[in-house]
Amino acid sequence: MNSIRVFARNMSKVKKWNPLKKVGIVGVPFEKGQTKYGVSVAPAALRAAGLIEELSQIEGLDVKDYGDVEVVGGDTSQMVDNMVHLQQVSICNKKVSEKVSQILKDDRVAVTIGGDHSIGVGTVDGHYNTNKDMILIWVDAHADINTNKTSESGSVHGMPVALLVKELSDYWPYLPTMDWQVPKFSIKSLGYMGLRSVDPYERLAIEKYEVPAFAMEDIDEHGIQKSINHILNVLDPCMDKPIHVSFDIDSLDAIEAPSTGTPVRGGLTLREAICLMEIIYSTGRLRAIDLVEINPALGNECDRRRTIEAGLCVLKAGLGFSRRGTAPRGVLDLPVQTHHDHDCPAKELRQN
Ligand SMILES: [Mn+2]
Repeated sequence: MNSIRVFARNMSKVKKWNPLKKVGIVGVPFEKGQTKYGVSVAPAALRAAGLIEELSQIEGLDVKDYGDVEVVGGDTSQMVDNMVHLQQVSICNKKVSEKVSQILKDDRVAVTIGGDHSIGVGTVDGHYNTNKDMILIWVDAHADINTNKTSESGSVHGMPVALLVKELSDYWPYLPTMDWQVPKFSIKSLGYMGLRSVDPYERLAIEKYEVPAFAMEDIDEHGIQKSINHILNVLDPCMDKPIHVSFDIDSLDAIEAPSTGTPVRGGLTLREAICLMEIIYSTGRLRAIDLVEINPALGNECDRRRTIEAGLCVLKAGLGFSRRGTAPRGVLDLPVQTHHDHDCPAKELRQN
């Protein structure tokens, strides 16, 4: 009896987290965080490619589609120096934040389909408002931690991390329309995977705040498994914090995902990305995934299909799809033959 109690107590310590088998999908057809047409089409293109059906086929996964966040126009005049379409970015992100919070409160993993990466402001804000102890894995070729002072383009999709973290709040001017978003998330809860195009001031920020960042050369040196496990261990040594993965499709090599606005060669293989997501899934603590920067308008039909397929593979790996396959639940044997020979045309054929 005593040993059973000890066993049960140990089990309750170990099994604090289980993968959540319910997921909520929301699309964000937004592209004003960058300049190329087409990234706003991604939610529709992924749905048309079978997003909901494919995820629903994962054993035991309950999938609910929350539809798309409505994207409206805003004042396009530039209110803040070197921040293009700030007001539209802000209006959209406020809705994204509320939607992600709602999905998490419904006790589902929040899966947000962008849209460009500026929507990461809303997804992380919404997650943080629900889970104050969350950690963030930013999977990307770029660090997206520019301010309007350091950005070359003025595109907000290169700034979401800098907008989110409280440690950088003094490096921003007053941002009209962004009052709803107070930077509260700590840069100490951030890690990077897949970097290979990092601006000088972005690198400075990473070094100043000692952000665990696995650029491609680090992944080459340590391998994908050790790299992600190291980041998880640094950010959350007690293994008890909810995880948010913001996955930019350009983290993948341009060969794997050509239809994206700022492709960079020499990136993750799809196998590495799948492995990365499987490891995070296996923690049981993954609570939010963003999939951003798929642009179906770029490249040819083959490029488009390849990129969308890669995105679906990444999502499936993060939501429990097993490459080993999954045996039917509660079934112990293969289906046996029932002995109604006349029902079996194959047998009749064999006899003839
Ligand atoms: Mn990005």
